[in-house]
Parts: sequence; C-alpha cells; structure tokens
Amino acid sequence: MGAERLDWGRGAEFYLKSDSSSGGVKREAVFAHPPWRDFSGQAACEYDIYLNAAHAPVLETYVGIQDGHGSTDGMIFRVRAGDRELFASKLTEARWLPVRVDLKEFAGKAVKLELSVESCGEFWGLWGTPQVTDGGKVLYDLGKMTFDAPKYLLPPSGSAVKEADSDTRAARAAVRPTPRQLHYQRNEFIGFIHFGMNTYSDHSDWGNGSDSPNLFRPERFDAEQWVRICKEAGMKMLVLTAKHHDGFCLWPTDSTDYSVKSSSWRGGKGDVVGEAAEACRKAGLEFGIYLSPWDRHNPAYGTEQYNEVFKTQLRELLTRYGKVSEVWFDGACGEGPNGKRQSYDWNGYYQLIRELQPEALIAICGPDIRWVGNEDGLARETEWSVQLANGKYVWYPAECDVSIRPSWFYRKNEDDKVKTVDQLMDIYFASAGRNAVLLLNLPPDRSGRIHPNDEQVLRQLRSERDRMFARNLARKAHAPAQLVDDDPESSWEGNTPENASFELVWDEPVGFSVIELCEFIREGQKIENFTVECERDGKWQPLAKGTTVGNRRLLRVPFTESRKLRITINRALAKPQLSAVGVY
Ligand code: FUL
Repeated sequence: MGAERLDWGRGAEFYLKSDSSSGGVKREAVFAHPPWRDFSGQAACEYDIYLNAAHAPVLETYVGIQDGHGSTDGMIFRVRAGDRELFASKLTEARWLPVRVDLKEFAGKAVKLELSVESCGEFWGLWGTPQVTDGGKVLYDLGKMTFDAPKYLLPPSGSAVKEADSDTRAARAAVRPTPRQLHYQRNEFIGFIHFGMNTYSDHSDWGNGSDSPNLFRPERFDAEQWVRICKEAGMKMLVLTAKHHDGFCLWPTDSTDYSVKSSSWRGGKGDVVGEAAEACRKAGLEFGIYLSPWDRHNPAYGTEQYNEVFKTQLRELLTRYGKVSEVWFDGACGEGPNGKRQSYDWNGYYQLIRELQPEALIAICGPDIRWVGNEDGLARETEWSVQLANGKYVWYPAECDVSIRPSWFYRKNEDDKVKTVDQLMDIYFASAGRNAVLLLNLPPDRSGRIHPNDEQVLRQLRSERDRMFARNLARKAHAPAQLVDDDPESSWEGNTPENASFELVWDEPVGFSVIELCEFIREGQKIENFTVECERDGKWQPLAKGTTVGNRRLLRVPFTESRKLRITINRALAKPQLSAVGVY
C-alpha cells in the first residue's frame, strides 16, 4: 500500500497506491473506495485549476477497477468540468481504460474539474496517474494533489446520500449467517498457499501455461512443514492453489496431461493436493482449495467443453481428498489459446460443490464469502457482513487476502521483502479487527518448503498477538457478566437501538491500549456507530469511536489508565447484542 490513505465521509476511502492493479497491469493510481451503493453512492475529487490561454490542455488518465473477482456490477467513472459532463463510462471488468479529455475550451479559464467514481456493486475504483498535460508537459498532477490537499475530496452529492428507510433497516437487521459462515468468521485468521508452476518459471505470478511439467521439482516438498507453520501462527485453515491461471494441476488429474503426473518429480507419482490435505487433517487444520477458472493452458478454454473439464477437476478435488471447507474462485477471465473468452458456468460449478461438499463455503466468485475489494489485507472502517446482492439482503462476510511478500508466488529476490511483524499486526487490526477474515498467503520456495524468513516473522506475529491479548482486563471488571465470560454464545442486549450503554468498573485503575468488541453475529449485525469513553478526574472523556463492529472490532487507543470505561452504542439497526468485550 502506498504511504497515504484517507478515510472520509460516509465510508469512502482513498489511497494513493504505486502498484494498483487492473487486468494484471500495475500503475500508480488514486484508489477509491466509494461506499456501497445503497449506503450512499459515489466518491469524488474536485480540483480547482487554472488553464493558461496559451495551453492546449488535456486530462490524461486511466480508469480501472481492481482486479478480477467476478462481480459484473461494475463502476461508473465520470469527469465533469464546471457543470458539464465531459466523460462517462461504465467498466464491468478489470482492465485499464485510457481516457483523454480535451480541455481546450477551458484554456484561459479557471475551472473546477471533478473526477468521480460510482460503485454499482462491490468494486473499488482507480484513476491511474490522473494528470492535466499540455503537449506531454504535466500542468497538474491530480493524483498527488488529492493527497497533498484533502480539500479536493468531495462529499457525495446530496442526491446520492439517501438514508435507508425503516423497512430497509429492518430487512438488514433480520439477516443471519448460516452456521458455516458463522464458524468461518469466528476462525478469523486463515492461510493461503500459492505454489505451482509460477514458483519455478521466471515469468510472473501469471504464467502463460507453456512451461514444461519437468520444471516443477520440489525436491524437499514438505506439506507437514507448511501446516505446522500455519498452525503455529494461529491459522485455522489452509487454502491451496490446486491450479492457478497457468493451468498446471498439483494433483494427478484425469482432466488434462498438464499436471504433476507428467512431471519427472517423484516419477509422476507426486500429489501435492493429497499430501497437503492429509497434513491438514492430521494437524486438525481445515483445508480449502483455490481452483482458477481461467486456464491459460487448456485448449478447450473458451469453449463450452471447458466447463466440463473444469467440473471434472472440481469433482476430483471434492471427492478424493476428504473434507473441503472453502472453495476459492478467482474471477479472472482472459483470452484462451484459441483467442476466446470463457463463459463460465458458475451455477453449474456451485451446484456441484453443494452436492459433493455441502459444508464447503464458496468464496470470492461465489455466494458465501465476499472479496473485500483489494489485495492489501485491509477491510474498511465500516464493514457490513450484510450486503445487497441480486436485490436481496444476504449474509456475505468479507475476506481479506494479502501475501506476506510482494508477489503471490515465491521469488528469491523477495527474500528480504517479507512483511515485518509490525506490518502484519497492522494488517491483522485492519482485517480481523474490522469484521473480516484474514487470508494470509505464504508462498513455499522452489525446494517445496516455506522459507525461514517467512517462518520467523510468523513466529513473531504469534508471540506479538499472544503477548497483546494475554490478559483481558475486562475479566476483572464489574461488567455485564455475558460480556466477560468465556462463552461466545452468551450475549448482552441493549434496551434500545439508540444510545444503549454499559460500563466496566475496576476496583483499582488499569492501564490499556487496545479495546475489543464482539457483536453477537449469530443474531445478525446491527451496530452502526459506537463510542468509548473513560473516566478521568471524575468526568467522562472520549477515548475512541467506531462505526460497525461485527465479529470483532479492535481499536488501538493511546495508553490509558482509568478505573471506568463506558461503551455506548449510539445507533444500531435494532437492539444491539454483544458477546464479548476485551480491554488489553
Ligand atoms: C488474483 C490472482 O490473479 C492472483 O494471482 C492471486 O492468485 C490472487 C489471490 O487472486 O486474482
């Protein structure tokens, strides 16, 4: 993530990212996350610029939506100058669309230029390197201006902000997770393993499917090492890339020759999926699979027949390896070897999964788990598990995927670019601490093992979490009993949806720097806004505030000593229910 990030307005957020990716291509971009459509609409930046009469000014930018992931709702991008709309376009797939808007008619004038992005679903939008130029010379670097002077960020226009009416609020409050979604959210921290042909080829994370199976040679392959490291780090599941976009299958599939069966590794008898599933089972870790629908090797890709190939692969993975808890579908859909795009039979895939593994959650391009919208491991300050999908409110919790290294697959030259424990703690707070599940990727190296640098930082992460959460001071406080027992199924309920509060009172002052709230999400997600106050010199002082809570909300506060804390749920969709509170 770039250094700069601004939260603003009703849940819109902006980042300046040097490596925003759309369609697999990276650029510097203003990365904009408008609030979900029904919660208000659009995000915009407005720039006051003066264009010299001698100039022939042009706005040059790219618009893009963040990679892949299947939703086809898309986003609308607009450029306005004064009260005229100069450009409007809807993007429904991840790619960079170059935009050139002629501003000649404004030469010699002061003009207000507005760039806006409107979310029609769950996308994050990007303006790649927005600049006003004249014959290649940069007159205004709008990307930098956005962050140097946040006054350029506009609140959504009045018409876009529409308070949900009471029926809508009641409908949102009534949605519940399925038991397996609840279980998944409570898992909170899970592991991703990107391993395969891209570990060996020098292309990139997106191999083109032409590498020889003999390149795949993990001489010291050790799935038990992966599982031990994930487990020691505190993860509850491991999701493995059984097949990435290059099409190489890590199990001996009957659907194609492009698999471990054709590799000289272990004389064609190796089975990475089988060993990983078995190692998980032995260690009591849940197991999930990533199976890329995009297949750059398979000659059937782009034809109806490919859907059958894909279903065969799914069927094998879901019947040969015991229980599968999560099936992860990426939405990438590129050109096939025959130059065709695939029309995916999503419903057919889902049906098969429900039939063969009814307990498996279908993630990202699927109905059970939602992609959070970026690959930085960051949920939003306001993160609802209840979402509007196909005209209905449904439980659709967020998952934050991020790699421990810059790439998803192992690269030797990234051995010194493993995220630090501080970065991982920030990510933990911004994902698991904001009502999302953290899916952290660990790419095994060419020997087939997780590199010692990654292992070391995961150990540090574990100790840091253990240290931070070792002693919950709330347990010693006089407080509603259901909030400080060990039972996630007991809950405190506020008397009213507005201004419901409770106190924690200690006999002696306690010192702390983290506050934790857990909503009783078995009964839905309702809290919209809360504040935390502490008592100092006999008076209540504001300490922290937040919007949504959900499964877990973690707030860092400056180290504070106090004898009393008061938590007020200012507003909720219905009577709020909490199952735990923590003070550390
Ligand atoms: C993306 C893929 O294109 C990346 O390579 C990676 O697998 C990531 C988790 O999903 O969409």
